[in-house]
Amino acid sequence: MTIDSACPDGADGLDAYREVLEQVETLTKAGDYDAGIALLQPIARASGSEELMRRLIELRVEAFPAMADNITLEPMYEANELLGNTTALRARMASDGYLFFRNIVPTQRLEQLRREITEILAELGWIEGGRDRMSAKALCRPRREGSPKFFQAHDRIVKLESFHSLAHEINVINVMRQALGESAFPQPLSIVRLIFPDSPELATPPHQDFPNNQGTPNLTAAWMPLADCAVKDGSLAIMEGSHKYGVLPLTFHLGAGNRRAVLSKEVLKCRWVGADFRAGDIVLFQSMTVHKAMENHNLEHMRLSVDFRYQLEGEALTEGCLQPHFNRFSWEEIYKDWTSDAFKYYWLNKDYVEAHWDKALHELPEGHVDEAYEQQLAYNIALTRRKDCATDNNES
Ligand SMILES: O=C(O)CCC(=O)C(=O)O
Ligand SMILES: [Fe+2]
Repeated sequence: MTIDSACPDGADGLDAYREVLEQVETLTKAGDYDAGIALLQPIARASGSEELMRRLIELRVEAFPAMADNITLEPMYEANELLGNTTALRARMASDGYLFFRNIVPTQRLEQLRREITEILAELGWIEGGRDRMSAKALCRPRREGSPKFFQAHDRIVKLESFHSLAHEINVINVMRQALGESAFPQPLSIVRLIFPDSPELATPPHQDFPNNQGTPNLTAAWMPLADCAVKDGSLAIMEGSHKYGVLPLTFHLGAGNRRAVLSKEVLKCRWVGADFRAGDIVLFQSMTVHKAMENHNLEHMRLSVDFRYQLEGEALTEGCLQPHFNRFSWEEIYKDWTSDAFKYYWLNKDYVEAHWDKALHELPEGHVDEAYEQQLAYNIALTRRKDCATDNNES
């Protein structure tokens, strides 16, 4: 069904749905877009009414910014003062589900990687080249993670030696060993985030990493931006203490991973915490901890960041964590231009147990294909309106 065709039955054709539309309006006025969409969606899909589908999509367009602005961030606790005291660090991780540190990663290592990534992005025309290349000013419409155009860049970045070797950076390893345990080592699966400006709909939604990675529940991620990254630039936010509520159900979302955790009333009582990250800062968090990216409200620059995951020797991992992200290349292909052997196949000398991948934990609920279609449609409309609006403003 297209939403652009003309209304078939006079007036707006919605008389039969007046009551439900009023209920939806009451919910959305109270800020509960999730409930409004959940109420309208099955009725619109079953109705065969194009006008009602159009209402549903409009509701989604409206919901994106309204839902995004819905959280209040408290400051993250800076755990640097606990370094050297593993008992205190681990107790804090056990109670909060995260540890945030200032000034851990040498900035030249971050800059080196950023230089190589922005070179690729500029060559592909994603960002401006020349002297200001490092500021990653976007030139094209957002490339959604997992889309064919996204892979034009990602397929090159995922092979960079400086990307993979950053997971082994000694200060990061030292902090991780204090937080997690002496035998902590990075899983080979390393992730780079290429986040466009002006695409709040694609911001990574609240989720837990456990359904994606599985294996040991002690799995701990380290997230770091490749330059200063304030909250308004789309930094990572954490739901403090949310790791205590088990594995949460999932629903489709357009953002990275395509999965949003459904947060129960209990989980929603946890505080969201965040920080204006500076280059060198990192946040560690457990795989059950709910986290999300803040929307990149910076209208010009991409947010570039990396995240690595660490586990203890003797603990379990799943096969997917031994592969490069998106599993499009063999390690031999990844290693082709590397200059050092130090971090090639390093995990073969580690002691770990291979765990069974539980597909059910990662599955999306029935109806997710329609959900994906509707979200994509709403996103395209929102983006096109913003672009039209920007053009109007530039012309006036
Ligand atoms: O950087 C992002 O947008 C998402 C990061 C994330 O989900 C993670 O590090 O696990
Ligand atoms: Fe995550």
